[in-house]
Amino acid sequence: MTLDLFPHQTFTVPEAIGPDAFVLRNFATPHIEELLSAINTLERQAAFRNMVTPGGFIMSVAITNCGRLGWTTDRQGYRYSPIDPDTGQPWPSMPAAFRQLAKEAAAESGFADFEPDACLVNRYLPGSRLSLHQDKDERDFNAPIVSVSLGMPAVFLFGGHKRTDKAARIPLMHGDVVVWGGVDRLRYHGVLPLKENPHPLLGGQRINLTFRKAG
Ligand SMILES: O=C(O)CCC(=O)C(=O)O
Ligand SMILES: [Mn+2]
Repeated sequence: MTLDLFPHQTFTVPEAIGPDAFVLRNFATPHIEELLSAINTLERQAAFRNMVTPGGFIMSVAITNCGRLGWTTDRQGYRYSPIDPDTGQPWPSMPAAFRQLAKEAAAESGFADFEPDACLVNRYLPGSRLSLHQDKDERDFNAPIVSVSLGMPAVFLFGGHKRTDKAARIPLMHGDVVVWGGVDRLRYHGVLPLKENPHPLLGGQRINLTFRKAG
């Protein structure tokens, strides 16, 4: 029998996946209701949409943004823009609960004073995937990336500085937060095709929030 010494503990110590990269298990769990209600409001103002890559492929992950800047892609390339191309309006502002969570997760991982100005919101359905890439459209690589997982579980790939470097497979569950910065800031990463595994709160989807300092 395993003795459960801390049955009510939801947060464990940061799990290092690199010198400056950590998984904070369940770090977002105390804030789930606030996060989900903010996502509901956000998607009414700036709907999830499947954008086109510069190479002409439609992304299987649907995205929207909040904050001063939002990440977009079209045939012309990847970029950050203050305007939602679908509405012609500025992206919705970043909810206080989002900013606070991102700052706390960054601080917990050794990045004090993280000031995100962009939050890319990804929605995965079964089969959606994100191929290995670097987050390098931001102006400031001194700031970390903070990534919050909600809903269905996913396998996060955390590779090296070359696309061909072997990638670790890291299971991410509802409430987990990953932070990477410093020497790990430009590591390749991605998400394996999502398996159908409905979540009690979110059903057949996974939502990921990635916070960046873009401008
Ligand atoms: O969904 C994830 O866990 C990662 C998302 C990501 O890498 C990105 O939005 O650039
Ligand atoms: Mn990324």
